[in-house]
Amino acid sequence: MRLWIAALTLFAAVAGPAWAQNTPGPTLTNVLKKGYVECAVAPTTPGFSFVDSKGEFRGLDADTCRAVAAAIFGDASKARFIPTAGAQRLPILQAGQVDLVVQVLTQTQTREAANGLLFTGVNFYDGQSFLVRKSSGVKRATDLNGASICVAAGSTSELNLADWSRATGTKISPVVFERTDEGREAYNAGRCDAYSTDASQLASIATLMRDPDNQMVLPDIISKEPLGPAVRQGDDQWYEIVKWTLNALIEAEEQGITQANIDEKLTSEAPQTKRLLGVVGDYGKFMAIDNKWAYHAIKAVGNYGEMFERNLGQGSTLKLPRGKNDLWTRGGLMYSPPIR
Ligand SMILES: N[C@@H](CCC(=O)N[C@@H](CS)C(=O)NCC(=O)O)C(=O)O
Repeated sequence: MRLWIAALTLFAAVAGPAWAQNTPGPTLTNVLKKGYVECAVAPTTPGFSFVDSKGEFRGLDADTCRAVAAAIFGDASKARFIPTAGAQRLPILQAGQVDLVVQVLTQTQTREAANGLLFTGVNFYDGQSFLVRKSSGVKRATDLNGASICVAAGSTSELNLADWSRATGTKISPVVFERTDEGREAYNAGRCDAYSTDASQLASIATLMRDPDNQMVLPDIISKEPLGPAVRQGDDQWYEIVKWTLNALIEAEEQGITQANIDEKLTSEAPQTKRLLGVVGDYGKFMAIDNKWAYHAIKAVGNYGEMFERNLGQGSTLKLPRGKNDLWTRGGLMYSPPIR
């Protein structure tokens, strides 16, 4: 018995725990073998994920996936996008058909504890609201008493709508759809008086409606929707790679590192910049990827602020304000723990 324990202890000391070996775990091994990272994304949500005129996926979620690909391969083109219906996002990840979901997905307790996922962070703080036709005269959510409301199956939007209706005593008839294009069609056809989901998505899909100028998002926010990438449980290293890649983009904004100045920043004397850009330390190696992981991610998509402005902010047609998605140093919620 003693001998066995001694032998086991010796084995553990030589082999070491998995996290100390710097070797690729199951998901990273599979990704390296395939040669790309596969992300479930929304098919048509401008600002988050949509196909542009050149056939390329654009948006905050698409770029979050690109950043992960760049962190691993040093090449953002190694991201593959799998447009997925909302209700299929979790099953496709659970079944191992994608490596992560970056699809306007709200972090909830159930999606972790019951569905076997882990959220690696938040790339957009959102909240649910309502899209209505200006011509309807509806100004506030409570004006929707008796209204039919288009809402996506399997979304938090569907659950929040029921809660809100009960809590406020506003009677509504939900019109549930499986795919967002079906929902848009139903709303366009006048089968719903309102369309309800996350407010930023409403601003986005309003641009796709038949009469975009007649659309307005109500000022009422009825829920918290922290959106972010999710991975399967059971592969801590993969979780860390996705989590710290997003953190690196946020940290880069805080340090003033941009796509344009990143090469100059390689010679910065600031210790936190040296660590982030892989000039010193083995921060990449600890996750079995290149020490220049963050450099490649930032170089590929810019820092978080650049990614936000290009896709959803001033550089986009949506022109959403940073609001809660600003850095904590400016009163927002975006905050990266230290990379050290
Ligand atoms: N964020 C919420 C609701 C919004 C949402 O995720 N919508 C889904 C549809 S259920 C989606 O993928 N929308 C974008 C699209 O399908 O293009 C959630 O995680 O459930």
